Amino acid sequence: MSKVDVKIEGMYQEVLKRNPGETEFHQAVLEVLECLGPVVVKHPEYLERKIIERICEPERQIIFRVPWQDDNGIVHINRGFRVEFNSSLGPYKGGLRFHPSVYLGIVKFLGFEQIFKNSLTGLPIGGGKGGSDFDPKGKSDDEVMRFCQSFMTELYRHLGEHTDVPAGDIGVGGREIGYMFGQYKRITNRYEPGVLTGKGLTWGGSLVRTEATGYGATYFVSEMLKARKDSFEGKTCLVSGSGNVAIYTIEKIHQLGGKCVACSDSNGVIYHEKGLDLDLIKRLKEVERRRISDYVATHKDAKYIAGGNIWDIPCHVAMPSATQNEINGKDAATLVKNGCIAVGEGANMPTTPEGVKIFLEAKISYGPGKAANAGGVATSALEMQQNAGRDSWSFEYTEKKLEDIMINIHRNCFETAEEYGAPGNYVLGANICGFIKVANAMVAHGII
Ligand code: NDP
Ligand code: 2IT
Repeated sequence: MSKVDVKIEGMYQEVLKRNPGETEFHQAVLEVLECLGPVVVKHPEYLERKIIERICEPERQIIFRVPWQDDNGIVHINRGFRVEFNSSLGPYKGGLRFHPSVYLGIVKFLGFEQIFKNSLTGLPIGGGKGGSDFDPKGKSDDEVMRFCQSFMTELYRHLGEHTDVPAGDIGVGGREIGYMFGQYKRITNRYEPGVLTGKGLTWGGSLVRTEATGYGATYFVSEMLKARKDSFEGKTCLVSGSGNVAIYTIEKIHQLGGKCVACSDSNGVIYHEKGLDLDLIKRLKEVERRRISDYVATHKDAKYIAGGNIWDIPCHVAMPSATQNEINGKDAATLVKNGCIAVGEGANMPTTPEGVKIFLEAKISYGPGKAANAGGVATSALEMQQNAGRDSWSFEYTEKKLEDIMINIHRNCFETAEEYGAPGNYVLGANICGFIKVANAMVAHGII
């Protein structure tokens, strides 16, 4: 190991020691730190100023009690989190996740990723993330409302359009943002649209925000395919999950000439060889809040595989859009063996380190989440711009901006990988490119 590598390894060991038990956070930190050796050789000031050590320590972490009553009057207590990780480039920005698996280690991994993702967008947003171990599944609308109100009753004091601006993530969509916005407005007596993104279209939301993560991830893959002189035309695709990101990934794949044959949820997989019926999936998931297993009641030629593994299905393009670590080493090997040439991550950190290694060694086009799924937060920043200007842009105008942002992110990652001697390695490109901008701002701001 070189001297620099030894130093960086020491920093990683310190992160392990200071943050015991937070395995997802450790994984996210290691993936970035592994790429930084050649960067600090070029920029010794980053070492002198302890930029890496500072980036790994959140600026502020908030943990709070969220009590609420269910429809039968029973009291429940959940835990709320907001990790304000880094504000070098702008106010803390990042989603809220409501899922029973949420604990500090998940929120920190997501917040850490968000720093570099937001930097890659080229827009003025810092990194943060939050959420709760509340499980929205099976809860009534009123229960979700009461939970959101209680959650915001603590969180509001930490937010503001120039301070911290949350949005959605797993388990948090338009409905939840609405209830949280209402409670924020009520407590503060301020109509401050810029405090949350992903709002409804009639009260400060932006067109294209709903579609943005999925559309953006598909644009990113389209750019990766172009770079290998290929396109989506005629490609068989897999998209895991069946939530917000998955739905609009499938939509854009179909618009670009690909055919998505499978999607999933935490219970099983839908396989429809002639191509998924997206209108049906939208109705089941967005309108009726049902499960994808109901898909086969309408399409007798489709298969529901309870407990199935979507990555066993042969494809050209895979777009994991459910959750972290959903592709392990074995799944990655299966995908490569079955002829997969591109993987674009709609989800955050969906591939385990073993899986990433297999994709990189196989030299398929692999777009890591912090680059490929940046279209969601980028469009959130566009929503903030519209709110600040009391403006609202057309769908076409906003979508074109999103597409340009994704093309730019792809180009920056691609060129950075070449500059650092690893052509085609988007992991290295994204981590270095995202890091340098934050590091330079931190150097400029002094030791704070
Ligand atoms: P949704 O809540 O809308 O959908 C989540 C989907 O993933 C559901 O189909 C859900 O299935 C599945 N899923 C969630 N957790 C698990 C799990 N532990 N095991 C298996 N399946 C699971 O969330 P989003 O679509 O918004 O988010 C999906 C991914 O995209 C997340 O990784 C998120 O961080 C990332 N992302 C989201 C952005 C956004 O703008 N929304 C932006 C960038 C990234 P089930 O219903 O069974 O739980
Ligand atoms: O992971 C993500 O980038 C998001 N969940 C979206 C964050 C945002 O602020 O729009």
